[in-house]
Amino acid sequence: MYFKYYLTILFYFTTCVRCLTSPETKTGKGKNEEITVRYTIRNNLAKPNFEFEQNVTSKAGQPFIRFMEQAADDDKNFQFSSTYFAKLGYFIEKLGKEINREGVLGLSYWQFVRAPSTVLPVGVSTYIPEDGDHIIMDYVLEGNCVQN
Ligand code: B12
Repeated sequence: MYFKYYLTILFYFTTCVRCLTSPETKTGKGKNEEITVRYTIRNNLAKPNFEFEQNVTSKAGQPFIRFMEQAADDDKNFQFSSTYFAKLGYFIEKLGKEINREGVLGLSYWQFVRAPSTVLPVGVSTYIPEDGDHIIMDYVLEGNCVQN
């Protein structure tokens, strides 16, 4: 009788401890495991047009901005500048080569997209990429921000 109670308590205890200590993330990759994300920066809007791509491998569970930092360390074409906004995190201002906006009508910005065409509803400090994601920073004309 007592042994049965003992077994039941032991079962719930081990299940609970495993649940609290498990390093698994939502994607099924442990926090210490690495994931690979394909990262493209694309400017088809202003001169000079450019497109650069690389695979970035880093720890699972980190926001995309950490992958952007690593991409910039690996290749200067991926250098960027940003502005920090309270609660929202970093807004990406410039990416890659200096852009000449002459001839571009309207306001433009770097749109944060998951390929092929999902405009992400959060910024680079919030989005946690999954293994195999293809992320595109696309230089576009303003007007496509996901509204609240
Ligand atoms: C206007 C606007 C934009 C404009 C901002 C420029 C402009 N000319 O005003 C543009 C179109 C460029 C834009 C872009 C993006 N935006 Co926007 N934007 C808004 C909007 C509709 C109003 C912001 C505003 O004017 N506030 C009033 C002013 C007085 O306050 P402010 O603090 O100065 O506002 C500034 C910041 O909000 C900043 N900003 C705007 N968007 C974003 C997004 C992020 C992640 C950050 C850090 C800052 C930021 O620009 C504003 C003007 O300077 C809000 C919705 C809302 N209800 O707030 C969404 C909102 C803030 N944006 C959002 C998002 C997701 C984005 C993008 C990431 C979309 C994308 N996938 O590309 C991009 C940013 C990409 C990047 N380069 O980092 C989300 C943020 C959600 C979250 N929790 O992270 C919001 C809340 C919309 C939503 N989904 O509900 N955006």
